[in-house]
Amino acid sequence: MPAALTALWTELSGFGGLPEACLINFYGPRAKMGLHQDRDELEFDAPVISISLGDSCLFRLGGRTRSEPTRSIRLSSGDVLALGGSSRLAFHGVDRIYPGTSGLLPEGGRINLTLRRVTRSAPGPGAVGMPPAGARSENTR
Ligand SMILES: [Mn+2]
Repeated sequence: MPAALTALWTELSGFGGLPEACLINFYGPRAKMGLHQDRDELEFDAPVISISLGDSCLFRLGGRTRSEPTRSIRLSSGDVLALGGSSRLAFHGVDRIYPGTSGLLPEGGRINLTLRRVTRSAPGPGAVGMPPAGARSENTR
């Protein structure tokens, strides 16, 4: 796991543990991803943090059930999106790619990195859903 990604996770996740997996998906110019929930992980107290690289996409975000209303967000190269807290199990998908919107990848397309906590955290004080140690010490002063 590259240090830049663990640093990003530590800054944004609000979760004490480190990410255990980085899923890498490539989207070609006509690729889509249907509405789904990320629920293969055993730890829902940790967010899923998504990093968009390359061509922009139209991301669709809904609620915790498939029938709830959705909204669309355009994600560009370098954008970071966290599905955490009440949004951790939100339905989401990718409606389309906008070809030619980034020069990052020589042959075009979009790469999406998703940082994930996969295993359940050990029970005990501070183990589950607590902010990183630095934030915790501020709160107890
Ligand atoms: Mn997903």
